[in-house]
Amino acid sequence: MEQTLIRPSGNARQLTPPGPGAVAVIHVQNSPDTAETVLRPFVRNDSRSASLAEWDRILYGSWNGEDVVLVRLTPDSWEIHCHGGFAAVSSILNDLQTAGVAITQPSEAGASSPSDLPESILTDRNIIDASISEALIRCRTRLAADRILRQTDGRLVVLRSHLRSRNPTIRGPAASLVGEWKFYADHLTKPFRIAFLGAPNVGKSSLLNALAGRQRSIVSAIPGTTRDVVEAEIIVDGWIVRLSDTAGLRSAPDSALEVEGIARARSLPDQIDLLCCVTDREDGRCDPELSSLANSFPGPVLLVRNKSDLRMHRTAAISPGQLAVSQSSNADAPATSPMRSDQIVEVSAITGDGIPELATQMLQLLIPRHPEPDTPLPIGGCVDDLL
Ligand SMILES: Nc1nc2c(ncn2[C@@H]2O[C@H](COP(=O)(O)OP(=O)(O)OP(=O)(O)O)[C@@H](O)[C@H]2O)c(=O)[nH]1
Ligand SMILES: [Mg+2]
Repeated sequence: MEQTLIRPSGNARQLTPPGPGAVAVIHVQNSPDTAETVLRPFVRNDSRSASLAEWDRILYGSWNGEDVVLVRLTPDSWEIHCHGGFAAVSSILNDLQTAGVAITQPSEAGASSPSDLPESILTDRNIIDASISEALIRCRTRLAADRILRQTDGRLVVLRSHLRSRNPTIRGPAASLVGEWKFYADHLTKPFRIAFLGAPNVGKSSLLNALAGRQRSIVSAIPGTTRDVVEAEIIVDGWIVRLSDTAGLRSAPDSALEVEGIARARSLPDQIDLLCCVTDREDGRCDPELSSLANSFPGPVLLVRNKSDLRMHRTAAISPGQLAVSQSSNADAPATSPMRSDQIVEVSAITGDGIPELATQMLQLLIPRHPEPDTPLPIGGCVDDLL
């Protein structure tokens, strides 16, 4: 019986500049009918055939024993990401050539913008490269740079093609993923913002100084010391956090300056990611104005019970949630209201007790979950045009 031999006739080229580098990328254009033959040396970690993979999937595996990542960009084009050394690249190109694929030398056409790549992929690459470069310039910690660099392995090309898909079962999950991790991705290049709000003298400035490790804000026993918003940036586990100390909230300010300071404090919740309500009361309650600011704040609220060193006996633990209204034992103290809080920490800005836990709790409320290492993150504006 006569057998039809399907002869590969595609082409391949190295997209990354020739010469040693951390990672090299080889683009392969080939009919799906012969992909099995061309990609034979690739062994998926899950042992399935590369050509049978769905379009737009990242496949992890090896090529003649070398770790590689294979991305199927379109039904008939693939990218092979391998070690950037000369040996790995030439071994893969040799295998492709042996399988009948024509190899285009980088000098024959622009190595970084091959004319045979589909237009949409070229556009995607440009947008992603620009977003990642800008994010790398703006990020300020090693953790952020590491998270951004992980995104350079082709996963954002896949994310963009999913977002462009007309099939809702492909586009939907991609759009949800972007929504889920946008806040996280944005803060790889932009500080989280946290404000300390509370009555005068509860220790807001002292807390900012304790976290910053320096006397950034003026502290005094006179209520109404802080007038303007005072900021300090700290790094918590590789994340930049900008703290704002504010004027103490009270209904009878003693000067026009304090009135302005309190107005600035009241407007701050519109600009922050986490609200820290500070109290020094034995029962952990806050005055009605602070309670209402906390209750209308859309993000997480952390109740900070300062001056723990002054509490003679440890009061019963208070759980996050709604603190019930009760009469204060102190007749001069302002009335209290139920207040929403997601977490409570006991601290002393003077002795430093609970300050590391305060920093940890802040971050925990800002980033309750971390993405899996292979999650595509919407870095910069890399998918904004597709949303
Ligand atoms: N014992 C004790 N005293 C504290 C603690 N934190 C602050 N204080 C004292 O409380 C007083 C007020 O502290 P500040 O940090 O200026 O309070 P504030 O909330 O910024 O006050 P305003 O700026 O007036 O709103 C100062 O005398 C501090 O030394 C603490 O943890 N324990
Ligand atoms: Mg102050």
